[in-house]
Amino acid sequence: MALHDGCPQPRPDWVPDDAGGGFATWVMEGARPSGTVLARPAVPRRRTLSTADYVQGVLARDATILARAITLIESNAPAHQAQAQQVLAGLLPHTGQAHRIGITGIPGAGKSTFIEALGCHLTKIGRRVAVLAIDPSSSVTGGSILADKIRMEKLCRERNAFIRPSPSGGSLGGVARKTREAILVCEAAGYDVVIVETVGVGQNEVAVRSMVDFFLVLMIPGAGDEMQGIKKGVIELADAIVINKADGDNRARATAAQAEMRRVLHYLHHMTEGWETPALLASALTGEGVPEIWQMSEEYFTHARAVGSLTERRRTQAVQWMHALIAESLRTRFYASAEVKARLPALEAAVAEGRTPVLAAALELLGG
Ligand SMILES: Nc1nc2c(ncn2[C@@H]2O[C@H](COP(=O)(O)OP(=O)(O)OP(=O)(O)O)[C@@H](O)[C@H]2O)c(=O)[nH]1
Ligand SMILES: [Mg+2]
Repeated sequence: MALHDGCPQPRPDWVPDDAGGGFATWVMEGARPSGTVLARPAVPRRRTLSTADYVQGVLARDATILARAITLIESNAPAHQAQAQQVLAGLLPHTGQAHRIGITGIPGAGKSTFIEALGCHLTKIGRRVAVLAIDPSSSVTGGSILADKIRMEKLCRERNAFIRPSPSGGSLGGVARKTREAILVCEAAGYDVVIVETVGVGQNEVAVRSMVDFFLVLMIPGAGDEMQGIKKGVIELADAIVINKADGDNRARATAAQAEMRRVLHYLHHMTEGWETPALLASALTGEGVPEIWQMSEEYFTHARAVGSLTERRRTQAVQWMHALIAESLRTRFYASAEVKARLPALEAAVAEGRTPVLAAALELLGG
């Protein structure tokens, strides 16, 4: 007999229909306090926002609603995802006007410090800046979000700045989708510069490159090897190289690294047609070089707009993104199918033992 039988209370709707005797929970009416109790103000429940509330709130530049819209986008609950797509559809006509800037560099290159310096410069000259982070490993490293918040303390206090740490956990694909959508929401909220920070490991750089207009690789003067773990491929993704920490005793080494980088860049393929990837010096700590770097990025945008590569890149990015989503969704559906789940172990064994050709096994699962 199910434990709910005979229970005077209605079954709560979250009790599974097939809950048997093992489901030993039901809801009882709470006891009413008797006598005088100290009236504690009820904590107001967060009002559920309608799609229109989200759209209007974001367009009205309400930072709280903007943050909640991004939380909605980050949710993996199907109902939230459906609403998030409706919100995005409502916001889409108001997107696209920001400079989308990606910043990468090895751990400790000074990305957060640099973004703080750049962000403060931007708010000073009257721009509104949003900073998003991509760090699929953040659930593992834990402390990195806090550390970033602290390092951008000054920027956090700026009224015209919005900082959002990476959605925690999840695959790079999932984090990348959420960040792309967050870029759009920030644009609709009137941020005219959106900066995406990512640590330069693995495929993160490629993911960020595919969602920004302008990609900046931050380097530090290393001892001897100026490429310091940054692969040629990453430099070829860049629209600008910045040698950071060009201060104090480091200044001379930074200048040497800059000269070396300019030589290297000369021989590499440039990311943007007609734009020679520059190598500049900066000190994120003192702010030296930061206004010049912003100036250079403005020149980049002027160039990219004039030759049409800005629009072209965004169109390509949107189409590629759609194909990536289709591929991801097909893959998820395939592995979630009951038939595939049932047949996969036997076919894996057959392939491992060389009894069935790999292609034949794959086609059998695919129903081809
Ligand atoms: N001297 C000097 N130190 C700097 C400069 N920029 C950053 N730093 C220092 O370098 C260290 C790392 O800086 P972060 O800004 O946290 O570097 P990051 O690239 O964001 O690091 P991760 O997020 O861990 O990948 C900190 O101690 C900074 O103070 C600079 O221009 N000059
Ligand atoms: Mg950082």
